[in-house]
Amino acid sequence: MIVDVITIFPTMFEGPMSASMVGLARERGLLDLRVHDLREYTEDRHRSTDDSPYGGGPGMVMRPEPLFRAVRAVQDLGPGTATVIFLTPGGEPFTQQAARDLSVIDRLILVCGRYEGFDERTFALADLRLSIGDYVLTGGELPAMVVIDAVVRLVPGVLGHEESAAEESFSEGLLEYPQYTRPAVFEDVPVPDVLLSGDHARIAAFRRREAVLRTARTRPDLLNGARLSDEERDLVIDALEGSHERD
Ligand code: JA5
Repeated sequence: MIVDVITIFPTMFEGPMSASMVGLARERGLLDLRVHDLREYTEDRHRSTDDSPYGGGPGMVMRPEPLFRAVRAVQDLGPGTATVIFLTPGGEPFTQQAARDLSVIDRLILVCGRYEGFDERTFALADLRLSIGDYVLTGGELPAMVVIDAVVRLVPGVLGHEESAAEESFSEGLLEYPQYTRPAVFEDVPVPDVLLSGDHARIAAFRRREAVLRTARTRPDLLNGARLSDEERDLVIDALEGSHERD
């Protein structure tokens, strides 16, 4: 997969995109990450990428001209045609399904905003606008790195991809089950007996039940999209019963 990033802060990508699984994917040639400085596509003496908003108001807006030049120039680098994605709080939610969809695309261009955001006309360049969540950030760089991280780990051949994918489909739409490693007792807290039993069916049942219960308690909104058995639905009802008295 080839990912081109357009940003006024290219150095922000150096550390996070060189470490761990993303760094390894790059070393192994499974990810070709190309980061482009938007300022290189300005033509004025001050290399300005922002200007004041028509109609007044606070802050500055990304100028359209450098963005149009940059996206077109980067698109022309090839190979082929990239899917152009703008990171913006007004975009559609970036979900695990969106990450899966993007992981099968050969080439992406991620465009990062700064200031108060993009000139509306710039979105004509976009195939897709994504938001990683409902909070205010200073720019689209961290969201772009979140998208890269989530997508690259799904690219076939990237470490652990095959086994993790099977495990994830089983717990689809639920929070993670609790995990433990050695020692068997830590600060008087034991690892649940079942996990030491070697009984893989009982272990799978324990983990599934714990995942359902903690999802019901912490993220009941997720249960609408999760595939639960009738028995698990009853468990959820019991778990949420009187939860208001307990909290
Ligand atoms: C802020 C000028 O999805 C969360 C996001 C926050 C944020 C994004 S995406 N882009 C920008 C931005 O600020 O361009």
